Amino acid sequence: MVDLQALAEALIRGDRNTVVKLTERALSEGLAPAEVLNRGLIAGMDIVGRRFKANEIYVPEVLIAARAMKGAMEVLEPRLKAAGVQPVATVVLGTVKGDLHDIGKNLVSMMLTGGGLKVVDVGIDVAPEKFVDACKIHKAQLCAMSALLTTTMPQMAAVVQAVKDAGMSVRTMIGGAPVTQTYADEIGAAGYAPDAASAVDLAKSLL
Ligand code: B1M
Repeated sequence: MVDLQALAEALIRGDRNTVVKLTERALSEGLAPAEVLNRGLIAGMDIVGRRFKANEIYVPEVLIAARAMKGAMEVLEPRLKAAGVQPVATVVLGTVKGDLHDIGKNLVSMMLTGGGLKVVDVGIDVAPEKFVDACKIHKAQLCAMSALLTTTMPQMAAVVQAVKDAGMSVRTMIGGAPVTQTYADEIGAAGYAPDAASAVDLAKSLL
């Protein structure tokens, strides 16, 4: 019988082959896909997030763990759909208009996915109306924005306003190197997270 703790540990090591193999074996042994996801993969990703937050590991280790998670998700996704397992919530995520930085955003995307959320990644240089349209189309609960330039931060305020103008109940969250909690309060965003691991905690707390 596959030990889900061993699956979590392989994920933390970023050992993609073992993660995929153990996921396949757990399913073939009859474990529920949601159990493999929650007790194996998400549990492992949770530890990756905590270590990253504590500066015990860095961006490359997180990317390698995320790659392993992605491999396992390819195996799991069809089974989760067949079992009717719904993601916790849908998040529309993008880098705001005028801003082309996406390394941090991609990390946030991977961590949110690892946290059990469905991420609709709308990319970089995203205009406020595109965020709003994506939230409508995908019936998102959260609209998450990244900005790396002080000059593009005001675009976050424009998105918050556009979401309000559209009369949507979508909650907005922001992050990126120059962004602060004070700025989030100033523009009326529902939340701010300083790093990708905190973004998962924040997203869940906003739901
Ligand atoms: Co740019 N750049 N860049 N750049 N670049 C910075 C950001 C800069 C600080 C460098 C510097 O001058 N010291 C500076 C900004 C100054 C400022 O405004 N304060 C800068 C500049 C000026 C520019 C250009 C204007 C340069 C030029 O052309 N003259 C230009 C702008 C282009 C544009 O966007 N329109 C530019 C271009 C580029 C490259 C294309 C070359 C490249 C981007 C490649 C890419 O992303 N695909 C690039 C890079 C790589 C950087 C640095 C070196 C690294 C950024 C990065 O990826 N960090 C950066 C300097 C630095 O930070 N040391 C710099 C790693 C990443 C994991 O961290 O993105 O902060 P970060 O994400 C973190 C958190 O912030 C948080 O979680 C992540 C993980 O913990 N987070 C969120 C991010 N988004 C979040 C969202 C959340 C929650 C948390 O909720 C939704």
